[in-house]
Parts: sequence; C-alpha cells; structure tokens
Amino acid sequence: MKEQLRNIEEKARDAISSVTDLRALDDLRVSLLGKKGELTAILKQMGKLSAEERPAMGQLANRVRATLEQLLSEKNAALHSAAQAARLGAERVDITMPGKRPAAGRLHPLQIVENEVKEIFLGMGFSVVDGPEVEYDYYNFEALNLPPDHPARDTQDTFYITDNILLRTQTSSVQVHVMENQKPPIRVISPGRVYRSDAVDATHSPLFHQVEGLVVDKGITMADLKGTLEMLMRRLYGDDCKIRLRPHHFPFTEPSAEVDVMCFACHGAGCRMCKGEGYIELLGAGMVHPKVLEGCGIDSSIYSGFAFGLGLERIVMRRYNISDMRLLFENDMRFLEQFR
Ligand code: 2NL
Repeated sequence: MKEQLRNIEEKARDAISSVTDLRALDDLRVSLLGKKGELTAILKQMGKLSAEERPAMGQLANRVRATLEQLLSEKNAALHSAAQAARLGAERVDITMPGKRPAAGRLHPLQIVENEVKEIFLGMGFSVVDGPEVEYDYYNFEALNLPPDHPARDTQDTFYITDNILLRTQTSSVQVHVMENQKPPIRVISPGRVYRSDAVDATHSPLFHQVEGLVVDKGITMADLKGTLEMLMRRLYGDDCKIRLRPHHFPFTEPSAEVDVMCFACHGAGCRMCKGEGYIELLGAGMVHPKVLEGCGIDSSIYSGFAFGLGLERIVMRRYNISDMRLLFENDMRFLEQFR
C-alpha cells in the first residue's frame, strides 16, 4: 500500500507538471482527489489493515493528499498567471502611437457667412430677430402690401398648410411682428430659412436662406439705405467695394431698388463674370411703403424706414466661387470640409 501511495504521488507529480491548461488541470484534480479518484480508492482499503499499520498508513495517505493539493494549487496559480500574462501581451497598447483624432465638425458655409453678416450688423447697432417659419398669410403677404389677388400668393409659388397658414416665403414676416410690438427707432435684421415651391436646379431650391433688414426712425432716407448696404458690402468683399442702385418695383417698398455690387473679378471694368457690366445684382431694397408702416400702427407722417432682403446662398456662392446651389444642401463632407 505504501508502494501504491508513492506510485500515485510520482505519477501525479509528472501529470501535474505536464498539464498546460486550466481545464485539463481540473480534470486531473478530479481523477486524483475526487470521490472516484485513485487516492480515495486506496483510502477505502484502509479498513483491511491491522490496527498497528493503520495510523502510519493514514498519516502517509494524508501527506500524499496534502502534497497533491499543494501541487495542484501551485499549478493552478501558475496557469492563471500565464494566461493573464498572455492576455496582457496580446492586449498591449503602444502609447507612443499617434491617437485617433475625433472627427471635429465645422461650420457650414451658409452659417459662416450668416455669422459674418450678423456681426457686421451688430456692429452697426442692429439687433438680430427670429420668428416662425410657419406663418399666417397676413404676416407673409397682406401686411406687406401683397393683396389677396397678388401673383406671389399663387399655390405654384408658395407652400400652404391651410388656406391662411403657410411656410414663409421671406423673413419680412418677422419684421412685421417687430413693427407691431416695438416703437421706433427700429434697427433689426432677420436671418432665416424661407420656402418657395420651386424646382431644384443650379440656382434654385425650395428651401433657402434670407437675411432681411429693417430700419424705422424719424428722418430715415435713401441715403441711410445706401450707406448701410455699402458698409455691409465693403465689410464682406473688401474696402474698395462699391454698390449701385437701379430702380425696381416691390409692393412693400416705395421707391424700390435692385442693388448691384461691384464685380470683384474685374473691379468694375467689365469681364466675363459680370457679362461686361462691371456690377453684379445681389439684393433688393427700398423705402418701406407707407401702407406697410400704417398697417403695423406706425405713423408714416412722422416715421420713415428702409428695408432690404438678400439671399444668403447667392452671397455664399459668390464668395466661395460655387457654381451649383445644390452643393450647399447635399451635405457631402468632401465639399463642406473646404470652407473655414
Ligand atoms: C427681394 C428683396 C426685399 C424687403 C425685402 C421689407 C420688409 C418689410 C417692409 C418692407 Cl417689414 N420691405 N423687405 C424690401 C425690399 C426688398 O427683398 O428681392 N425680395 C423679393
């Protein structure tokens, strides 16, 4: 029996030392020390021994068991730390590698120019006002001297929600609210999205952006209008920029003008870009029609005002030399990444 126990210990030592994974080690533990294990089988035979032999043999058996338990637990620890070391090796990070830069967004070219226009007007004492994109017919048309039979109200041109609620076609509606709620002096601009039922092409979109401006005070004249717009264009396009006013007609202003800006390709000399004109049409403006002032509760015998409206897309396209408006709305990062 002594022999058998020594044998078991020898065999177990070899087996334990040659095990290479935790699962095999556990199987081995069960076969050595488990209920059906070799050691247990021997212990069951202890009953057959004489009373003199039994204590010594019992001691030996216990020592073998303790030894095996010790070896198993050491091996278990060794395999665990080897597995851990292997995992750490595999997961090793090279902290000297360049990091992955988070993709930082940037401002859309429309936003860049809108911000610039806002800054310029804030510098001239204007406030920036905001208003609903869904409007009553009254604020979008009627209050601006566009009577019910005016062609601009055609369902072909305008998105209607109901008979008298629509998507605004201009941000003048915001300025009408200002005139109703605020006494002159008024100096505001109203940038924002506007909607027209237009088919998409290189120069049209059913959604575009406008900046309208309105000044109402005592003694406001066409000279204030021209001076203000010239300042805007000089700040946008450079100090040598000149503007030119041509007579025009808008229902909400009288007199009205189209405003041309000196061509910055040829500085007024005439070239291909401006088709020999030296100037390029950029916005519309005029003196606020007395009927519009009166309709908002402003006495037109005391106050006068000027207003203008410009399309932001047109300014952006000119500024960055973009030939197709659709590029501004497609959100292709390869395009948008070019602007700062
Ligand atoms: C254009 C240019 C314009 C206005 C907008 C305006 C606003 C109020 C009163 C009077 Cl509250 N006018 N805005 C004036 C002239 C031109 O936009 O090409 N529009 C079709």
